[in-house]
Amino acid sequence: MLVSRIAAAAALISYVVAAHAQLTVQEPWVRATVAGQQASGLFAQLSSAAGGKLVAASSPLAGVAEIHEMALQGNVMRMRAVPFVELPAGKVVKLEPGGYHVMLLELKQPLVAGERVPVSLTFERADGQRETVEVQATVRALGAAHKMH
Ligand SMILES: [Cu+2]
Repeated sequence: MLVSRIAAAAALISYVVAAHAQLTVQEPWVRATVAGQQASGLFAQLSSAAGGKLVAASSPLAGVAEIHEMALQGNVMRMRAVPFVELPAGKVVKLEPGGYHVMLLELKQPLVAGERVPVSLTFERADGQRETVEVQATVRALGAAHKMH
């Protein structure tokens, strides 16, 4: 009886570990900048099989990276820094223009369409453990998002 319980517990643990490995970041991209522009947004589709939160981001090309939310305040769309983006288990959460995004600030060089920007995204799991995923975000031209709509 005890042995089967331990086996069941072990099976559960290995299942949870495997589920954590199913943290995915799909289609990461950043918006190209023009000369003198020091900030840009990173967008992607995030999902976590076990659920969790996006809690931090960084890039060697940006002095600072913040998690932002774009929301209507009165009649004006404004963005503000938020501490995290919630990832409900198994659901795809989009970082997209007009919504959540990672703001890259104090850019050290222009972001040119077609190039790639390395970005680290840190996730916190339900048990408090953190996991960092490295992505190469494609730089897309300024108008690219509008063309898709
Ligand atoms: Cu922003």
